[in-house]
Amino acid sequence: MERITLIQHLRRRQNMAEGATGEFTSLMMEILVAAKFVSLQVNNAGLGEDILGLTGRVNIQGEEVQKLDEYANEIFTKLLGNSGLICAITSEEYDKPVIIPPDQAGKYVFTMDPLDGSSNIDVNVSIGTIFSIYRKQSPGNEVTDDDLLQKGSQQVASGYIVYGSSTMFVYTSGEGVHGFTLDPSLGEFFLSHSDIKIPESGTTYSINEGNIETWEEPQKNLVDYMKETDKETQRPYKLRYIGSLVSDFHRTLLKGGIFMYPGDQKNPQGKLRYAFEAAPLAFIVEHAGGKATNGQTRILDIQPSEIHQRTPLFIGSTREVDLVDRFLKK
Ligand code: P6P
Repeated sequence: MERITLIQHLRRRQNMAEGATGEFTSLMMEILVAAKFVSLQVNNAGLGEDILGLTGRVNIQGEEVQKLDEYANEIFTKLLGNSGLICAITSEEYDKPVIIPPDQAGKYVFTMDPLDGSSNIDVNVSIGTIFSIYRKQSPGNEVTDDDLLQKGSQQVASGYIVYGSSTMFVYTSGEGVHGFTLDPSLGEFFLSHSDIKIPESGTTYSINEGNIETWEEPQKNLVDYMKETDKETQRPYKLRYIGSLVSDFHRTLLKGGIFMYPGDQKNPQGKLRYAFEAAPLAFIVEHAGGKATNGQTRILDIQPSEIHQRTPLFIGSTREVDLVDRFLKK
């Protein structure tokens, strides 16, 4: 098979895009370089440099900040912030948006969870970066909420990097979902999964059943249904839960099935963030032929009212997300 690098892939897309300026390609190349830096650190964690462990700080989410979290957050911020292509950066690790000075700013807004699942770092479980790219909406140089709080359907592109047994870069810019695998000996990402399509239905469900006591009744009924034996509807489903969103989502995207992080009596809006996790992955799953809702509404149709807001997330194959509608939709 012809070995196509991510840069070649982006350039081919750019050449086919009417009126493309090359700015999007340049922006994606900055993300690509940051991903390589983080991959190097993640894969060397535990060897030599003291990059493992906690910083002793707690972020706005109330989560302990790992050194690798901070490293990833800083490297993406530096590379994207200095690219001249971005007017603002929002991050799960920053309380407030980073606004780029107008004389160094560009037309895109970059949103990221720099290292999701980082509590799994010291047990060698795959972790990941999740990102979204939006266009600046407001006129002039000032960055406003119209730029910082956009519906997921406004995304120009989204993607994730999974730092696992291999490092993979998966993205969509609205024309299919494409996966690239890092060849560490060359330091290049090569196309390995062209035009990914999620299976119409799957055989696994992914949820933290440890929270069952706080689930609402319809959620309990849905999971009980998935556990019943019924050959005609290929039940029972298998439970697969890694506790690292990028890994659980990547498996769901490639194999089918559903990932669920519902709201419950303790946290009606669930745990996951709309802008940093749900919206970018929903954009990907829809362009791969799947669905994503909050149990009532399509994720990409939700208008966020604050940067760190949370949302319940049901994401995966059409058949399984439709099943969620059947049990949960009011
Ligand atoms: P729980 C990791 O902390 C994370 O944000 C996601 O990567 C993961 O899907 C979820 O939390 C796991 O949460 O409550 O099951 O430990």
